[in-house]
Amino acid sequence: MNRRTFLAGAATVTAVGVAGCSALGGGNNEATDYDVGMGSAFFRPAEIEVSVGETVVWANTGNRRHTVTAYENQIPDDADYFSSGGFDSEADAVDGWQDGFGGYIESGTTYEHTFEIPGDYHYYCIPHEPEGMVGKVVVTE
Ligand SMILES: [Cu+2]
Repeated sequence: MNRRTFLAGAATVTAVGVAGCSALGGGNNEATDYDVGMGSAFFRPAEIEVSVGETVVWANTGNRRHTVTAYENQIPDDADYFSSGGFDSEADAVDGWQDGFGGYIESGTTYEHTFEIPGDYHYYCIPHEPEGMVGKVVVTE
């Protein structure tokens, strides 16, 4: 199927959905179970498809500071806004970033979001959007 299934099957730790905190441990500082990696200026895979109710885990697999920031006008109308740092709007996320790198995902750590509404979700990394660091989550029924 998709990457999620592959990773879940290949990993020796617990299920993807609960990997965010418990399975990764506090001291290791190395994300081992995730759906989308973040490199120098890319999300990999750039597009991922999940089912309603599933959680996507992003991991900063590189050395730079990255964000996961939804395009507020490019997610389903009924969907909650999402961004690393937990900002309630894209404007707040951008302000937060500009005011001391708020919302960044440290190297080796993860951010996750559960998608409850089907549709297409476009998102980007605030500092690296000019380098083309954008991604998409497709949520199906
Ligand atoms: Cu980035």
